[in-house]
Amino acid sequence: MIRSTNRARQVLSLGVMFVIAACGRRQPPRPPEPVSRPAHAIVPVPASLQLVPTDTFAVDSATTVVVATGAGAEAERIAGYLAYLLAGPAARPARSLSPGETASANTIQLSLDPAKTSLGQEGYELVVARDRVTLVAAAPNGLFHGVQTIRQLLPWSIEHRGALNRRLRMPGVRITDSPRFAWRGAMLDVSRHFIDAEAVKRYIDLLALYKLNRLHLHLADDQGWRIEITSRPNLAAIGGSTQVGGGPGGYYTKAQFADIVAYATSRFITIVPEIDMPGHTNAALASYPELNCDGVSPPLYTGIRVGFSTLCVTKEETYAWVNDVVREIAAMVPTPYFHMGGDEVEKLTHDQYLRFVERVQDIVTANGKQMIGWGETAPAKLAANTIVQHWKRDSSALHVARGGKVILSPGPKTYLDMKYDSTTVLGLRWAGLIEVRDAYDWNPATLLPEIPESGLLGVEGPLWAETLIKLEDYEYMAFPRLIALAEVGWSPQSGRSWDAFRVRLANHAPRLSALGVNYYRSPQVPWVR
Ligand code: TNX
Repeated sequence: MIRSTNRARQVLSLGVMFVIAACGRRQPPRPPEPVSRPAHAIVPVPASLQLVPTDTFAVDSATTVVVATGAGAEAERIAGYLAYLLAGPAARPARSLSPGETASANTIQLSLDPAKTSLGQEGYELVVARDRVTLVAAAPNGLFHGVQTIRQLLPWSIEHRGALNRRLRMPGVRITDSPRFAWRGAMLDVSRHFIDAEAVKRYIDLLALYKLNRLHLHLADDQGWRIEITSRPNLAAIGGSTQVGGGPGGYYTKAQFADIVAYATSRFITIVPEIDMPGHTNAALASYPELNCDGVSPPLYTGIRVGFSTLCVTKEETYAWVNDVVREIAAMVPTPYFHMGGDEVEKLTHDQYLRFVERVQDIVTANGKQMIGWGETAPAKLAANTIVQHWKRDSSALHVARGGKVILSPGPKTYLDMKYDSTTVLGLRWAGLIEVRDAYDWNPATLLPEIPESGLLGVEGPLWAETLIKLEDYEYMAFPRLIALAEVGWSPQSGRSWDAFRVRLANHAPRLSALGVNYYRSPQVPWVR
């Protein structure tokens, strides 16, 4: 025993001597480790932020969230949400100040000041001082975003709401923040594979953490129809009965969809429903024979080809059907948009296609909604308030020239279904491999030379689901690229850089883990544990 220890010592000292001999002198200093503790790790980075490191605010069991007098029910609800974030169900309830009362020490005060018009709908001012925190916005949306900033200033243990003995401290800051773009979206393809309402709500909560404000739901495609339409019950019953690979599919009942919409609304996220047409419609064609020119339904489709299906655009029944679908969906969302898809149509002449888009636009308008279409729709005669969503080389610029607005979803930057690198198992690669830096390091204002920033409504990251089955798959592809896109959409271009972003993002690792998010640990990011 002793001998073997001595032997080990000998080997060790021989080794040390060898290393010293080999180097001849002390090792040169190692290159500095990437800085992994930035002064703050707020994502998206605020437009203006000043740290006052000595002014730490500590949340303890006496800290109270208070709402300024007259701020209204929405502000009170947001205050309740913040109190819950701080302490879970056992939280000290948020409290409204009575007229004339001012907030005492150890409070986090939320107030609305509509006169602060420079903050816009979504901006906020946050001051964290040693004895109190004050959050002011011109509208409830801004208060909600400010609460997400408070959440990110607190340590990740805040995400374990039930945990005991958390030390919740916030560094002193003064922040004035508002978004660069009004449209900061994410899209879920629930057609190729179906995910239930609970999964969608979980995604909504993650969007909210990063101040995203649109959830575009791609509700129908060749492989599945995912929303109940009372006047056309076969759409869900037949069209919703399968998915890619032949699984059971599924659809949202009206009650479930209403639940998703209400949940999104409570997180200040606008639901954008899409029914893709005239192509990507095999599920509808399989459900109603009269939508086919030959009056015969094709079988349900569970592969992943695109471009082969189309509604019969020369039959009046088709437009009656479009009207039923648009009318019912319009009634299900309080928000102003209806997305008609319009991509990848190979079975119509160009003229037939454009006339169809124009008729659908009339139907959408008659049902009180604003139409959105993928880039292919731009050459049609679109109203200036119709929105075009760019995804690949297209004529979106035509729409800007006529005074319209464009959402940018460029495939090589924002397609969350593309593989990260050649070893990524999930996903596709037609738009290229998209590492986190590719998703982050671009400027919407210079992406398309013909479209200046004034023609842009914002950005959106689509998550197509041909290869995604479990919720973990969705999260792996979306995170952290969607976080990168959130900063592209929110923060001023001059205020952001890849080097600073990757370090802030690195500090979200324990937070994402605490939330149970199955994110991709990109080698480009110096993740903290
Ligand atoms: C293109 S983007 C599509 C989708 C596919 C996606 C896969 C767009 C408007 N159409 O139908 O799911 O590529 O990446």
